[in-house]
Amino acid sequence: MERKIYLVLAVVTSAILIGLSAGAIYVPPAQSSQSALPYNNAYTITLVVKDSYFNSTLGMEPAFYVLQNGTLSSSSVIRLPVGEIIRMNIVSYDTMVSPPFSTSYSQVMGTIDNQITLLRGNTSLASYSTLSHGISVSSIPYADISHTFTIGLANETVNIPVETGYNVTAFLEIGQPGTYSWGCMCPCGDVPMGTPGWMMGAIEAY
Ligand SMILES: [Cu+2]
Repeated sequence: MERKIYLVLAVVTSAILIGLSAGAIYVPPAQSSQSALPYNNAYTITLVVKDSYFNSTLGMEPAFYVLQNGTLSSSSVIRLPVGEIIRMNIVSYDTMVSPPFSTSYSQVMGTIDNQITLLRGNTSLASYSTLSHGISVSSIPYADISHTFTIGLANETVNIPVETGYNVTAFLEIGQPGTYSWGCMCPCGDVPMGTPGWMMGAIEAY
């Protein structure tokens, strides 16, 4: 009699285990990438960081650009909608490392879940980092940071550290319309850091 009970228990247990593993197999692979990058209808903006000719004294200096219709345009005034999810992609071609003034800017701030997702980097530049591709993180190793995209909103700071050799995707939402400032918190170039359209500018939230 006892044996029978154990047998029944064993059958039930293995049925549950099979069910569980079958359920696990059932999850389509798309599901996992969707959980890393949700919000399919988000307002998308793509920023590009690359070196550009500044002037004859300084030569090449890094700058943020806005990618619009296949063209790089100035980042001096960036327009973003209020009250909807914004997907901000930052494509970085910068090979330099210039950690921020304060270690606090290695933390992701003000994005949804205080996270960013690191996407495929630009070829061999990713050798700077120990981080994997396609993962969501809440901070970047301080020594790996080349720039930050930091926005001073009315009530909070949005801080997106850019990992050298990686592209970054962040989701954020701006609550109040207004004009805010954005800037890079890394000493990546004295003059560009104070020049609109290079490493600083305005956010026009509408
Ligand atoms: Cu910078």
